[in-house]
Amino acid sequence: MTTDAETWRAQVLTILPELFPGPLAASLSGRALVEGRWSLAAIDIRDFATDVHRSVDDTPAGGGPGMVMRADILGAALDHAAERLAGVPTIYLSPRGTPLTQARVRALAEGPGVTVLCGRFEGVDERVLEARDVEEVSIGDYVLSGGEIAAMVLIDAVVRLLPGVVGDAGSLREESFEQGLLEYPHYTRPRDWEGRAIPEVLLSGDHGRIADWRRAEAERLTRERRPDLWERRKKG
Ligand code: 9D3
Repeated sequence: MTTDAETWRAQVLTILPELFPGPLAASLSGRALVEGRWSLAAIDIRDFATDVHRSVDDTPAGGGPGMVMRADILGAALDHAAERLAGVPTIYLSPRGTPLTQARVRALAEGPGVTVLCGRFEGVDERVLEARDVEEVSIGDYVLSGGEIAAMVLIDAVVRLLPGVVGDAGSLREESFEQGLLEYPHYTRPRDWEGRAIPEVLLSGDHGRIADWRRAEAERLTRERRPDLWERRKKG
């Protein structure tokens, strides 16, 4: 069991708290959760509603489709979260946020934790984002039903970087996004499978040639699949 000071803390504000920890309770993140390397609290936004129906949304000012999450209820939920856990950034997951990057994930892992606000419906009242110093983050250019699965993505990406969660520190240092390249191709036994051989160089035992081949393959894949990453790498 890890001491209190080294526990990374996540709290998630959501109208679907039963979704958590969900997949984060499995595998390496789940073991680390049990070991106390990180903690997770799912806070039900409906607990801050003020009517008998516990409603959190209302019709958009100016008209239009869908519903908007109310500023007063979200403000109360965020204030409760800040009292429970002070000194951590607040991230609102939204399709119009700045794209999540490995650099932001790394910075979060180096800090004490995060408060994550999950949207549902069309979004949240803009005033709450201004009034509570909220950072708006997207996980990519596709449309989800809500922020909860995005919150799991964000937390998974952070937790695997915490000390003692992933066994081999070398595998973290060498991994693709840390180098600005996609990963080289991997092979294992059988040596021949359905008439397909493993590239000869990988069986040569020549570690210099193997490293050169892997670097060349990583560069080729990055150029072909991710010209955006390739351009940034040449500059940086
Ligand atoms: C009709 C306009 N829609 C924006 C594209 C409204 C809308 C769609 C989906 C508003 C919220 C959502 C729910 N998505 C998220 O909460 C979300 C999300 C996403 O959809 N894509 C990428 N990252 C994220 S983070 C949270």
